Amino acid sequence: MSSACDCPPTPETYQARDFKSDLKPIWCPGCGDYGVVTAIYRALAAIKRPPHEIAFISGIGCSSRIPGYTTAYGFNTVHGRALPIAQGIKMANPDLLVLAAGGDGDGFSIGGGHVPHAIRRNLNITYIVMDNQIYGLTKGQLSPTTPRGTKTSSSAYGSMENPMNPLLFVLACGAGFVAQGVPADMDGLAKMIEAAIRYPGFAFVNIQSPCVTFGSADTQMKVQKASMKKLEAEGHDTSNRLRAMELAQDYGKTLYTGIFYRNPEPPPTYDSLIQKLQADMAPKATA
Ligand SMILES: Cc1ncc(C[n+]2csc(CCOP(=O)(O)OP(=O)(O)O)c2C)c(N)n1
Ligand code: SF4
Repeated sequence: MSSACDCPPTPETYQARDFKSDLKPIWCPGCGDYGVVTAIYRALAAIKRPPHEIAFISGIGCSSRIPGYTTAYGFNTVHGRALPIAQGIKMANPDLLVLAAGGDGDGFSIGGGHVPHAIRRNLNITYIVMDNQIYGLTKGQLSPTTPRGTKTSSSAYGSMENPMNPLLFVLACGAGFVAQGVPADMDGLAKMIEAAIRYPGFAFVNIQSPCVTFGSADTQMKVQKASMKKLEAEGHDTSNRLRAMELAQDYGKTLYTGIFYRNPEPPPTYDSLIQKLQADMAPKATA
């Protein structure tokens, strides 16, 4: 309960704890995903939509367990398929607040083909990737964002592949909202997730969420705290897409956190266009 009395919480009294389910997370102690789910509770409390008006969809992976730890409706779907299912749910019920989430493997390996199309289709969905640069659930194989040279359970001599750059990728595909956060900066992370949800269109948040069990030493929380650079403090203009792309080039070298890009003139979303079309095509009542 949120208030001093035993009354059920209302949107006006929502607090982070109202979005926390009774399910105890089974992530390894110290996993960055604990910080991510806490930031999501805070963002949802600020948004003030009741849990039953929120659909939280994920793929498969450690990170994809996240919907179950919230009081929203959740669907832990199929590896790499969070986005198609989230889009279907948004189309079926455009009034829902729809969140999609998963790991870097889920979103950029097996699910990679869905990302550009979700972006160009532009439904009003927030997509959160917990980018730990490894496959956590399956015990530490390299992922599409693993830096070259990293030794993993599937690259004993060091990865010989170049990592992809999720920030540059989504910006190049035309995403209207692109941000990056770290659990080491909880306030910043919660505010950026809130801003992503408030953006009217497809919003992407890349969270460098440390895997304490299989991740490399230089991806851990202590290193993040010491090395992160807040874009706001650097005076970054979030409406400047080309500058955002320039900064995104530094993914893997400089840990920028904050909003890289927010389209100042968001185009209509696919779901709003369909709703309008349906209204226009509906038979008109005759006098
Ligand atoms: C179709 C299919 N292929 C492969 C798998 C095995 N699998 C489960 S999770 C996963 C990758 C997990 O990595 P990531 O998505 O980065 O999430 P993390 O566990 O690191 O949070 C893989 C390969 C699967 N479940 N389904
Ligand atoms: S294996 Fe890594 S990603 Fe998975 S729960 Fe443990 S620390 Fe988190």
